[in-house]
Order: sequence, then C-alpha cells, then structure tokens
Amino acid sequence: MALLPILEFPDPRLRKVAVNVGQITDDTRQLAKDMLETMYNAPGIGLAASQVNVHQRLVVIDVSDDGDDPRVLINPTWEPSTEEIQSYQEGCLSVPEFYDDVARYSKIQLSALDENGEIIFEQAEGLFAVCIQHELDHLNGKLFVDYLSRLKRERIRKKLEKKHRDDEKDALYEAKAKAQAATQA
Ligand code: QAP
Ligand code: CO
Repeated sequence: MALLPILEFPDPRLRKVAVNVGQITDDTRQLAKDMLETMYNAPGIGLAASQVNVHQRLVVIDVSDDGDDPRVLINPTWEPSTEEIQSYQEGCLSVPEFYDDVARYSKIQLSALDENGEIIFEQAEGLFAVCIQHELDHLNGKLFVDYLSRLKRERIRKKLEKKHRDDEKDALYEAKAKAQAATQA
C-alpha cells in the first residue's frame, strides 16, 4: 500500500491524454489499490490515474456515504441517457480548496471494465454520474476549472501557483534547518 503524490493545477502533466489499459495485470490492480488509498486518505470521492501522473485510462470512485463502495473503472466510456442537465458544486484533489458549479448530464450510460476484467455496463445518475463525467474528463486532460470563466480560472491558477511557491520555500527552509541540526549534532 502506498499514498501517491497528486499533481496540482496548473501542472501541464494534467493535460496529457491517457492511453487505454491493455492487459489488466497485478500492476494494474496495485495501482488501483494505491489510488483508492490515496483517495480515501485525502479524503475524496474520485481520483483519475492522470492525477497521480500515470497516463492510463483508469479511475477510482466511491460516492457512498460510508466510503465502503470502492469502484475501479478501466477504459471507461459514457454517453448521455437524457438531455437533462444538472449543476453540482464540484471540487478536485488537483485543485485543492476551490469549488464551483459545473453543469453536466444528469443520467449517463457507463461502460468499463473492473479490476478483474469483468464488463461493467450500467446507468448512473446523481453524484455517481457527476463523478464519472468529472473523472473521465481527467483522462482526456480536462479539468473542472475549464468549465469556469477565464477570470475565475486565472484567479485559481494564480492562487495555486503562489501556494506552490510557498510550499517550496517551506520545504527548503526545513531542509536547511535539518542540515544545520546535523552539523551541530
Ligand atoms: C471529483 O473530487 C468530484 O479541494 C472528486 O481540499 C467532486 O474527491 C466529483 C477534495 C465533486 C463530483 C463532485 C477537494 C479534497 C476532494 C479539495 C474530490 C480538498 C480536499 C475532491
Ligand atoms: Co478531479
């Protein structure tokens, strides 16, 4: 088991288009397990492989209240089952601390494989449908902030870039303090 580092907007690696998973192997299942652990730890309800810098078409989702319904979707696709649109306030582990409304189809038909290669073909609605559409966007290099106005997106980008600079400074300071403590020991 391992927690995986999550890429954050505006990292250009989040823009890569993921390729299909060929054979589902033990490595695929290990990646899914690590992604679920990373998602639950956050905590989050969905995570795409793209977000942990693995550019393969695999996502994990758990929209249950108790966090006891892990779903692994491999090579997933969807199509709308209705013209009805619903708006939901979305967030993203790659856009920490920012949330905004996004309009998406309220009912979709999901096709995918699970971690054992079994075919998944089911109707999704509500939060599950929102989450599938959000996570599959990641596999195509798309983020929820792309649906917002340019002004909002730029504001988020600037704030996150500042946070990343500050995190970098903190890390550097800590490393220096540690090195100094070592020379005094
Ligand atoms: C995508 O997002 C999603 O900003 C999954 O500080 C979100 O799990 C689909 C999270 C909403 C549908 C509706 C975000 C955790 C988790 C943050 C997540 C944060 C900590 C986001
Ligand atoms: Co996301």
